[in-house]
Amino acid sequence: MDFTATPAWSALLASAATPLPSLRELFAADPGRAAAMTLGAADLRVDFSKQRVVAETMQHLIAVAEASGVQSRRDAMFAGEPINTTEGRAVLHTALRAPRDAVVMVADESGARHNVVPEVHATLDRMAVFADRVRSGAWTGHTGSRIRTVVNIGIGGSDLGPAMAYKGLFAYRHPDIECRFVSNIDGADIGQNLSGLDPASTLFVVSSKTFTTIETLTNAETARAWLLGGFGGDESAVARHFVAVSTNAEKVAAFGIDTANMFGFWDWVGGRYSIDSAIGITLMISIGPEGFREFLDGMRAIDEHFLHAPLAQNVPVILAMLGVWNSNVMGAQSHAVLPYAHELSRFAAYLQQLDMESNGKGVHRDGTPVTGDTGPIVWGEPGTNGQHAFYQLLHQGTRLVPVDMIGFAHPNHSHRNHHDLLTANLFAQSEALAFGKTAAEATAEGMPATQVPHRVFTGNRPSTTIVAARLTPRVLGELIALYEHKVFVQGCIWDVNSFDQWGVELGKALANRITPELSGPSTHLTTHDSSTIALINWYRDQQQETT
Ligand code: G6Q
Repeated sequence: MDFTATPAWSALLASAATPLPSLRELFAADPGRAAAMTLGAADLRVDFSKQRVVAETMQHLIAVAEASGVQSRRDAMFAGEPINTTEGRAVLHTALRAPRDAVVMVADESGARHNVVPEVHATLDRMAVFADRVRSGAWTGHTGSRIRTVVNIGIGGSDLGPAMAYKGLFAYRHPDIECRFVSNIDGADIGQNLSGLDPASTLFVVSSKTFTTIETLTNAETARAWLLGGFGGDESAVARHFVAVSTNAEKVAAFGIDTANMFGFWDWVGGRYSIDSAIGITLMISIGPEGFREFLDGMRAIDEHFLHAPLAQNVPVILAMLGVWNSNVMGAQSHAVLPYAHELSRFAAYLQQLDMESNGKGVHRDGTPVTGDTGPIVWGEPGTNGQHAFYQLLHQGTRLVPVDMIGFAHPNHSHRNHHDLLTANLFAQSEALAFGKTAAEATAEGMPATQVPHRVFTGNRPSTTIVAARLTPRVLGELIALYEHKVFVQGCIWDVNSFDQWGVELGKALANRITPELSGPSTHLTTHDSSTIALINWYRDQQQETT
């Protein structure tokens, strides 16, 4: 269904036809604006008063959400219905953080329904035993050394979540175990990450839902060769140094990893939604099973909020609808996420996949083309680094870039003076984006007339500020689930399948075709265009020149 054809959308546009006062004017007219537009969800405080909306806008946006069936689609997701229609799968990352006594029924291939929660917890229990053994030193390498480094090999959804969360929760890590992440097919990645490691104390976690991904399998082969090199080719070393995370036991065994050392998950967990599955084993080794449970509990707290809060107070719904407003009415093309927490330096990269792979779609669920914009370009860097780079465009550029700013009252370090400065920057930036600086203010500051146009900041640039007491495993879980559900709601509005990724599959197939042409016998490359043929020939010539 095209949401732009609904009466609710027409009513929203009709109300938007009268330009809103500026944020300066709105705040001046209503001292209660911040209080009215700040909501809580679990441990998160979300202030969207600096968005360019008024109460009436929000009412219309919520009406659009209702008309788009957000509640029924949410309930269908939580109930395990096969809402990923192009792959015929349920979408149940929410079952991964369900409590032990919850019941979530899913149909198997034969159509028989069964409760998946016991298997979720059985896997979590196995993960916890293993993580504790690695953490305590009870799990040793081939020669009896304890594990000092865990190298997670995976890509996309099997990398970004654990890599982001490991950094995010660095303060909670095991002090004697370093985790590294290898994803890229570029040999520089594994080369750098193996550098300085001792095979005797290194554990590889090969993470791949399908266990067919060429990047991961190639990196895993290289890692195995490196390991065997350290043990004189003794194959029996592999069992103590390789574990796998996958849904595909057959492929894991074929690769040479004992399935006793495998942690499974299920096809109803999408790659980009899998950090809370066994894909999180590296994170669990780092922060411990209890920390991981807190992380899952944080996600669960937002699930509960999303399920039960009325739409008008439902934070994922509000964030989603503000995104729809900014994209589909105000014309924003991108969305920046700016964490004022250095530990969240990979958070924007994580959200890029979550959002852009989910809602970067051009057809509705029924296959008809969409008429307006769907998912935005998501990007961002931690503050204050971004301030010294791209904030210029945010303040004075010609494009509208809505931003989410994220901050915490207490740091996970002891440098309090740093933290006050960091937080002052966060608040000052959201204030400056909203209120800017007028020509009169610049003149009053003594600016010469020729300088004034350059010193004016138009302001009226939308931001949402998300804060919490401290970045803990629980709070990180809450942030992730918040964005997961935001993306879900937007997928409902745009009526796209947020859970397939045929664009990713395309990339996997395309490279396979060209790989043999780069080094095989000289072939007639007539199946390519002239540019691609010239590039392939250039590469082949370069290899010959250097051999
Ligand atoms: C995520 C996508 C994709 C996937 C990677 C890795 O939602 O499906 O990013 O995670 O392509 O796939 P494997 O885990 O199967 O190796």
